Amino acid sequence: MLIKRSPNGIDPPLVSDITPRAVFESRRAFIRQLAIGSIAGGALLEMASREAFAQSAAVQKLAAKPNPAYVVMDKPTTYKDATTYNNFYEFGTDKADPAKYAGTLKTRPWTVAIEGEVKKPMTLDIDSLLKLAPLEERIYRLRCVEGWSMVIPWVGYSLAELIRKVEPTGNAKYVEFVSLADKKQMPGIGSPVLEWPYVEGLRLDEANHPLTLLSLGMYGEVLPNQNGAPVRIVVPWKYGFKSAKSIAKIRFVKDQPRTAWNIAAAREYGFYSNVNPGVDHPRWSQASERRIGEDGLFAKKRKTLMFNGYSDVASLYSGMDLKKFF
Ligand SMILES: Nc1nc2c(c(=O)[nH]1)N[C@H]1C(S)=C(S)[C@@H](COP(=O)(O)O)O[C@H]1N2
Ligand SMILES: [Mo]
Repeated sequence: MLIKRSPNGIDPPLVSDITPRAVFESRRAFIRQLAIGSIAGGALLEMASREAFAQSAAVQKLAAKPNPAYVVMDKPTTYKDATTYNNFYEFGTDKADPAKYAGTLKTRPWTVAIEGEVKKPMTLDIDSLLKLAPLEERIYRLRCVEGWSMVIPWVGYSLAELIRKVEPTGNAKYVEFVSLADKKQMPGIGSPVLEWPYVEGLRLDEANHPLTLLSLGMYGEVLPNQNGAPVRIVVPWKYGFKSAKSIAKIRFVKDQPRTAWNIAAAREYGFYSNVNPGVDHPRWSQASERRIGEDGLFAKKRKTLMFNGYSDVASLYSGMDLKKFF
């Protein structure tokens, strides 16, 4: 088991089977109403089923089995917050831009080319990716380098499952993720804010760590476009920008890949970018964070945890100076 206990000591949420968006929402609403004394206990199930029924059938549900080994105890961010406060520069730099403009992204048909230092290069469509391994639900914290964080119930499986299938050669030392860059579908591509396509990378052992998730959905549904549909990576112990969205290519390479943020500002964004409260960003402290949804006037900031609380990954970096390799 990787994450045994919440560093904040909060009890785990009860995840029974699939956890659709409406259940997360109503659980939250229920807790809120319970706190202000306006609801009697026992109404939760009733509310959940009513909201689930009312929810549009237009969204594609994804059945996934909760994997309790990967559930953080923090309360999930609301679906609304997670889908309206985004970084996806291909659609603009404002947090509201992706929700406004990502509707033009055509997520089917979609293929991901897996190439480079592998014995079995292949191009997979989304249906093949959905069938490649059993879908799991994992509730991960994700912390943006800008100092805010969310807690999202992702749907997907360990990237290691895919890596096993393509059989990396002995030369494969790193994995590069290349996002789609199509000016016709992505209005932000016209802006020189980053070099396009958006590229990110991991060392092969980081990519193979079971926490590294190939995500095809969240909140029991396929990924909304603004969150990186139809397929993205989620690396919960690293700053959010390592989790590349709308991936078109996965390349296995010998040398450490260049990454979009490192190209844009090498002094500020290193290749590793592990969440580390002890290494400040040159322009701000990384010691604490604001949890989206808790940002009222009196909301307290949370202390940022080393590796975002995912301490099991520490062994990947034994003997490395994480101030130097930031
Ligand atoms: N292709 C692409 N992937 C991207 C980004 C981006 O601009 N383009 N932004 C990154 C950043 S900075 C963060 S914090 C996360 C945000 O993911 P979310 O909007 O699903 O919370 O996506 C990352 N992945
Ligand atoms: Mo970010």
